[in-house]
Amino acid sequence: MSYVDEVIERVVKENPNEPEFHQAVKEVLDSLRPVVDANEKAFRRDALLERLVNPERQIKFRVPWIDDNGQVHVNTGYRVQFNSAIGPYKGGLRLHPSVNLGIIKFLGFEQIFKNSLTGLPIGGGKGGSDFDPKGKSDREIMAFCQSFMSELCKYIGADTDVPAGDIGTGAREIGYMFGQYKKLRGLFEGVLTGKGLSYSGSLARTEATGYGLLYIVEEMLKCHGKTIEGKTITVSGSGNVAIYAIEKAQQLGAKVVTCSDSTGWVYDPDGIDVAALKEIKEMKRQRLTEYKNYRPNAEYHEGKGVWNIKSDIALPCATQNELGLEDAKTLVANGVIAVAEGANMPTTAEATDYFQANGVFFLPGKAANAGGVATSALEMSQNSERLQWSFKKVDAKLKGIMVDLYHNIDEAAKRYGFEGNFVVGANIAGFEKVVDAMNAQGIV
Ligand code: NDP
Ligand code: 2IT
Repeated sequence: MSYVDEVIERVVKENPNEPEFHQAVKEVLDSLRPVVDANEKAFRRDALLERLVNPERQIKFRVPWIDDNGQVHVNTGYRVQFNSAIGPYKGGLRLHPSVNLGIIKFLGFEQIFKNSLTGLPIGGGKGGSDFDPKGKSDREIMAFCQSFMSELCKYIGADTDVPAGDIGTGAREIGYMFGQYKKLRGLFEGVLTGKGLSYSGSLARTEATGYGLLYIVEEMLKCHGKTIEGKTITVSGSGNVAIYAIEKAQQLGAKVVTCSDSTGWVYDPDGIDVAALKEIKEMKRQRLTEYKNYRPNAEYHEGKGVWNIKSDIALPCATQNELGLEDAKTLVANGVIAVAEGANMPTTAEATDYFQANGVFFLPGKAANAGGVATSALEMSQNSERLQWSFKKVDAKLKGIMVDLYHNIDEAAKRYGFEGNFVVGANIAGFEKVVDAMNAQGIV
């Protein structure tokens, strides 16, 4: 059996009940076959793949908090410190009832390669909790965040592990966590990114993931003689990534006709009203059912459905495995030319294969949504030098990073004879730097 197959088999056996983690490991290792085959003897001797798929450390802890009626609740908190070969662990904190160890491990594993692709010195990690922020009062959110940080603060720091936002964790939650860290550790330091602008956050971090997604799509299309201008785009999700992807797509002259949340989706044939979306989601924290009050011409539907709308470009920006094979078939039948993942692993393996087999440009999340964590690394730089850069400067750096990232993955794919396969290109390019750093640092 090949080394890759052996390691995949062990991962499945040794990590039962973690299907998302298995899926992420399979996708990465499968596309690393050309590199692994060329170095099999040395990699086996050094147990390189075993070291790669086993987190350096995983922390699981109790998070008790009191609701507004005096009732105590107990959630589970996680931080998986996956790989620190190229820098301090870096990655978001997900607050969602579906969170379990396998989901955090899949996200942490992906983060290793994503962070490597940014070209910046950040290792891979991820954390979160099965706490559900929906419908909670501000005080309840604060109580949870303080309890969560009371334990997490023992394991993180500006030079060791720097968490940030993800699903369910935005500026409000980061603020409460930062306050608690500062109180307990007595340190005003860049221990979290995505901080508010008044306490050492970075301009453009809020926009970065969505904007970065459009910058890399723009570069890919440009290299193939196409533009974003005039294209119709379908987006899923209506959170941080989706909102700023829609905003940048519109600035670049596209028409975005859909968005969604976990209960339903909107089709707005005139183009999504971003100001309305921000008011509903960022300010009022309401459901998308409200959208029709702003735009009477729009349709609201319960359930899933954005991928049934005809578009040139599809941008899944909600959550993992939200775009399956049937969706891919519909998108291809409707003439989609490009799919880029704003979310982490939103496309199933079968759907990805179908896109690639049908000549659709497919940009995987670890490349396409890397603008968020890249800008987090820029926030870390600003914190270290105790300066705040202008929006223009951060945005220009973000764009440069995404353009370079595209050429890096394109070149890696070509080098191994997989021209146009950006999944292979991203995994190989991300892996090469991590392996180089792991080899240089010995067996640790
Ligand atoms: P938000 O919490 O801001 O928004 C998440 C959006 O996805 C909401 O519209 C939410 O709907 C929807 N959603 C979440 N879970 C589900 C589900 N199980 N089924 C259907 N819809 C769901 O999160 P972000 O925008 O920050 O994150 C979106 C994706 O992007 C995630 O995969 C995240 O890991 C990834 N990502 C985020 C980055 C960042 O900087 N924030 C960076 C790189 C990747 P509802 O409100 O109803 O739950
Ligand atoms: O998935 C991701 O890259 C994020 N949620 C952002 C991580 C970060 O540290 O900014």
